[in-house]
Amino acid sequence: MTDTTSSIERDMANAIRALAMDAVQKANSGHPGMPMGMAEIAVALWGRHLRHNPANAAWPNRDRFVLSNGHGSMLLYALLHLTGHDLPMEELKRFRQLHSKTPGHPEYGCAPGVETTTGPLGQGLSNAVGMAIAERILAAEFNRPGFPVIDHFTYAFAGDGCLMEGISHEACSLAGTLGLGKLIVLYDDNGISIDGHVEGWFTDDTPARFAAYGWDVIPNIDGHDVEAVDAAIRAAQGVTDRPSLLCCKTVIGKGSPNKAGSHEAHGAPLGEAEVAATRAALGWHYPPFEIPAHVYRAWDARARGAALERAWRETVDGYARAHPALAAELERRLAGRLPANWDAATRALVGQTAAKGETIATRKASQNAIEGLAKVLPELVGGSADLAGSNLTLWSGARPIGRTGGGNYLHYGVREFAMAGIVNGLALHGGVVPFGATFLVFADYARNALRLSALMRIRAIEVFTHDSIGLGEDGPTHQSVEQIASLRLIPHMDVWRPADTVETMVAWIAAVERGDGPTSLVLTRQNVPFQPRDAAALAAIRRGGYVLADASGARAVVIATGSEVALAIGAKAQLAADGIPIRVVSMPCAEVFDRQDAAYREAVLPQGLPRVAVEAGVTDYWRKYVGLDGAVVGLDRFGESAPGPELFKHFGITVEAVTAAVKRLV
Ligand SMILES: Cc1ncc(C[n+]2csc(CCOP(=O)(O)OP(=O)(O)O)c2C)c(N)n1
Ligand SMILES: [Mg+2]
Repeated sequence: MTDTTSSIERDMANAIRALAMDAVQKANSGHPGMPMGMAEIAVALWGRHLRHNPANAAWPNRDRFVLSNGHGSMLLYALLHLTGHDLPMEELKRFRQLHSKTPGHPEYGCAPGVETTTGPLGQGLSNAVGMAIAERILAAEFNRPGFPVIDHFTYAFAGDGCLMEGISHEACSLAGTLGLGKLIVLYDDNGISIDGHVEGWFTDDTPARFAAYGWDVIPNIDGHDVEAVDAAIRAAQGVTDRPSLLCCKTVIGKGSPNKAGSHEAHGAPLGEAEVAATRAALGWHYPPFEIPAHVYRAWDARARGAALERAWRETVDGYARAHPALAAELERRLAGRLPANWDAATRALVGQTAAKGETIATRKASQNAIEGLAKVLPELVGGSADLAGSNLTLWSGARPIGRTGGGNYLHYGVREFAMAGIVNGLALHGGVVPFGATFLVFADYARNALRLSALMRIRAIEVFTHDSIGLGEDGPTHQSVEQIASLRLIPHMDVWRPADTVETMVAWIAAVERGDGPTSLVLTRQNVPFQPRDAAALAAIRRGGYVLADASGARAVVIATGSEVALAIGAKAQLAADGIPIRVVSMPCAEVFDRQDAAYREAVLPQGLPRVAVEAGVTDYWRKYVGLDGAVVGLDRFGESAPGPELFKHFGITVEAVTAAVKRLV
């Protein structure tokens, strides 16, 4: 293959190589090999195609760029710096240092222009799929003839690791089915991963695999020839009915005389001597962290970016004159503001739900909540991993997203991990409020994407139904025991386990209103009784934990969640008959309760009163509320296959058990 890269573009690529190897050398840790190997691919995409505005990284109609092989973070930092984003050289010198904008792997919210947090391999691909879906949804809803107000590509870089990961199958299979024509993935086909040459563990025919998903595939691109990569990108842009995979042959650590092509270039500094040898071999005679003016000029994307955004704003201005209502709605959506009537509408929904007082499963109550909220919240984009009829996630206005056009509901298929990653991508794109759904026990399949949603503090909503042994006959494979507690372990994740229709409605509203993190909604399969409550209790649900039923001279507090709140209420009646008054605290969301002020928490859980917690799951979590002297009625073993009510008896999660636990303490 003849390399037709021009001399200035060779310098542009070598600037990336130098910054990557020097920053890694200075930090004495990091991954120089991938940025050095993908440098020309980056020149082709970022130098010639990517539509972004360094002065406003959040410009809504920018192309999205996802670095799925996030260990190559220095590639992204170099690109952001060189093209003129607010990422000064000082930050590149502080690569991987505390509170720098250049952490080891790209983190959403650290440097402008980082669209998502990547590093856990393969997940970036699922985020990119979500972003491409969001673009499709918004374009279908808002574009009008002559006014393509939402019209951008989503590009992703991915390595061997991303493609080995199972989530790449889930996400890319769905992307093929949906025909996401504006998704373009550039595969860094360097034949190397950490353990060495991949022949021993990765021999897929990747082009055939993606062709089988229904992708447009361009094989055998010389990834070090800017013209060749550019031609492939152009061809991919022209394929509008399928996503495109561009398979680029590259050499990891390209430019390093002794480490290029070897896994030694993957994740360690090259070493001072090899860095010097690489400089000499590249003909790059500038000191570390010094970029010559002609290279900065060639990379500078500020003028072009400003012009792109200006042109878009002119389109939007014309759109606003021709379609004022649509334009106002688009502006609201892109700004991430809730509708003006949100507070009034949700207050009414809570009131109506309380007035109805239905005894139904909380999964059904969740469906009712979705039905009500979707009418006020057109940006709601739902979905389930092939359990729509079990998770109860469909509503009357749900419109499935297919191969063309928009919609607001995704049939994710049996792909829990990709679903959670796609939900993250939808949330990150903006303009939509996404939720996904599956059985609670399969939250583990999605777990690392849930974790990243919390790390990124984005508004991702997860509906997890069939939340305990209460689901019954499907047995222990399907009965969650440890999942609720393990979701609560994720920092910034709010876990709501509502007890009835009203708590479910409030939980949904809280999840949508939450601006700084994800929410898991944990719901029953089986019916749960409606809990009557006074106005004060109704208002206090929002605080995560509240006094649901009190008694004067209460001698103990029983804390319960979800389906077990009814057991606590039953125990209260039995104990009252025995002359032992108790208080029942419903704790639908412990994280929200923990964020309340100390006075409120003390008012709900007074010091000195013995406490019993009841939840049909592992007991350890509750020790932080009941202490070592309190009691927890729960389940520290796996369930069984039998009807749900029988299982509650079998495992001793009953009114009698709660009553006995209180009696032992008072
Ligand atoms: C889910 C996950 N597993 C493992 C790792 C650790 N890891 C980082 S890079 C890498 C190898 C990746 O190989 P490839 O994508 O080919 O990267 P290259 O060496 O070519 O840059 C591994 C195993 C990770 N970051 N994420
Ligand atoms: Mg590789």
